[in-house]
Amino acid sequence: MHMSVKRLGRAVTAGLVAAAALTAATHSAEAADTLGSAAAGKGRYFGAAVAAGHLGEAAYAATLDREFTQVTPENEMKWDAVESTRNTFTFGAADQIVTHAKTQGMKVRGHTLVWHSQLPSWVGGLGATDLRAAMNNHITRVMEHYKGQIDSWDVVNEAFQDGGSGARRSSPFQDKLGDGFIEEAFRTARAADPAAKLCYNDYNTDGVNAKSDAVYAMVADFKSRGVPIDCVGFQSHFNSASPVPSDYRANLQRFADLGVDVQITELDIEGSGAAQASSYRTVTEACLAVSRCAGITVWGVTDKYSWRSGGTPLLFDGDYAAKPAYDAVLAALGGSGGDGDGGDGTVSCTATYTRTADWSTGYNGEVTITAGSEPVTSWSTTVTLTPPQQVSATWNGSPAWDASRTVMTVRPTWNGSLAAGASTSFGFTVAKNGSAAAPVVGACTAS
Ligand code: G2I
Repeated sequence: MHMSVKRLGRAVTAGLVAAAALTAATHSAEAADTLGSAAAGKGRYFGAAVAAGHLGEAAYAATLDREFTQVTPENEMKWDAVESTRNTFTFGAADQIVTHAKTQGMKVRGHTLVWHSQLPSWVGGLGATDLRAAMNNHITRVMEHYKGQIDSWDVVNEAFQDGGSGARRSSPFQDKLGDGFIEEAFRTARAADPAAKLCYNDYNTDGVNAKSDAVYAMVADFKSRGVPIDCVGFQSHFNSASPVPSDYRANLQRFADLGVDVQITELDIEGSGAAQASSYRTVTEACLAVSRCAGITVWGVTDKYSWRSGGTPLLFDGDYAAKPAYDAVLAALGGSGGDGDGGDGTVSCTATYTRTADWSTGYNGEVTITAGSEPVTSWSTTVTLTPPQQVSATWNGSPAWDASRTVMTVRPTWNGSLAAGASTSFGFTVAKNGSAAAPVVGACTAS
């Protein structure tokens, strides 16, 4: 599923994995359908670009948490934000977003590692040898910081020129390292976090044109030579001068046919009312028509904080009211305020157990809690041991015990909120005391 967030970056040895899923539906909710739940019903995420500085605004956070199952830091992971001084890394604002996403079970897109813009001036001053070292160091240090926490990384962003040339854009990387810098960046990225999907991301590549042809040729070349690439991001910034291309779906499909996922990464469409709604519907339907389209990210939560707020390009207005475009997207995703196949009005969760490590005297277990088609406010589940086993440690969950200490009831440590379809996990260490039996994970109870 697209929704699981691995909080515990433990190595899983194939032979040690045992999984069991149990579902329990509890009471039903009035909760209306949401973008995230409707998209989850179609096996997709629905995300938004987020600015750390707005997370403290209650309506912003509430809208984000209710509707979205994925986030992209809008500026906080860019080179100027994380390494403004060479080899001094500052992750505070980006960490805030990642922590928020984790508590909500949201996926995170990393944006972005190598880009000509928002690049500190010291980078442009380096000679080729030094620049290569700095680029690889930047990729490695940033990816290692977030290892295991990022679903997809924009490894290289906007490396091609606009217009009909199909040429690479001038940048310190292009000008000093040549075309090969893109391949080098992807290889370095794979080594730094092998679990993250590695994407190339660009704009004006949304339809079939000279620029997207050039990106297509690069991806085809990478696939044929085994250069690691997993996904291509289509930013999808549209307005009347640059509307949704008629071959948008066909363009996504031809990239997917190369064997990469496609992602709609920065969607916004200037306009209002029915016309804007119709364009949003077209984009949503295109993603749903391409099986390798993993999800959609809109470039902001509310019009008032959009990078082009005058164009009111997003799904929520400045007062966080849903716009006609919101209704169109929700309907296209199969939801419609509660009667589509997105949310079914029943608050539920599942608990899935995995043994993540095993040694002679003990083992580690991990339980992943996944919300059903409605958002969850809180959850609990039980883990029952075989005596004389004893739990010696727990993490990411709050345990309570029965008198015999064989049944552990686990609840969220603090905020148990999960968006529809989103996941969280807790873990524990068991002292075997002679018994290697697997624990029995009870039903997940949600409210
Ligand atoms: O330009 C739209 C997007 C195109 N694709 C790549 C994205 O990364 C890019 O995002 C925008 C952000 O939405 C803006 O918020 O990138 C801009 C910079 O290239 C961001 O603007 C910058 C302003 O230029 C800075 O003055 C400001 O300090 O945002 C910064 C943080 O608010």
